[in-house]
Amino acid sequence: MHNIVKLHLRYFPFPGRAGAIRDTFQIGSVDFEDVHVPYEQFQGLKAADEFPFGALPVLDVETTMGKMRVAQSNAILRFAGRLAGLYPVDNAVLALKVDEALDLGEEINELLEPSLREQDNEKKMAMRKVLVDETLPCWLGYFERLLVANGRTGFIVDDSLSVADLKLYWICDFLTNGSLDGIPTSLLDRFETITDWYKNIGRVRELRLAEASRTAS
Ligand SMILES: N[C@@H](CCC(=O)N[C@@H](CS)C(=O)NCC(=O)O)C(=O)O
Repeated sequence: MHNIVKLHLRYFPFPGRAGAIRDTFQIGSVDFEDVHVPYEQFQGLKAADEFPFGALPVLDVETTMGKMRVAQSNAILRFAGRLAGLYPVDNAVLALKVDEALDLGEEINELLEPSLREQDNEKKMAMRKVLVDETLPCWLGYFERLLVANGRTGFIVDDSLSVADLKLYWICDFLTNGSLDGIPTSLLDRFETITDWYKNIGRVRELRLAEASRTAS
């Protein structure tokens, strides 16, 4: 039996692929240490082969049976969701729908990756133009279809908060918070159902975090 003794989440000091994981642990009052790794330190640790797949986030899981370091943001988020009650452990069909949305989130993250890595500003802006004009509207359209098919409940799956909402919430935040040159903060405006869902999750997330912090104090 692997009883959990300690959890350490390691990621950069911004939300990125860890925002949803941090929220999930906090909302579920799951005790974890949120370790922020500055980029310069990451490079040294990566060179020393400290990360299973050479990237962050990683979760260090200490159990009564020993310690392990685990990679892949969606695997860590599902694990956090199981502990926090934000993943449908008893319903295989709902779990399938949550997984579908988590992978949709990673598809979008992967589409952004090349322009994030590009050093030449002119090339970066050309890549961002294709993202804004073609690629992101296509994938946001797929996302909107999921929300419509779920009956516009304000949640991605069924009628309550899951890790899928938190994952896509932070991706939408990244796309519209003005930090990505060449991607307008109005990107979501023409997707009415996504916009309504995003506002709802913003509210629900705040409420659930506040509730959890009241319970803890
Ligand atoms: N598929 C992986 C991707 C991880 C990934 O690419 N992480 C980025 C940060 S979001 C990273 O560590 N980048 C630094 C690097 O690869 O040098 C996951 O979902 O965790």
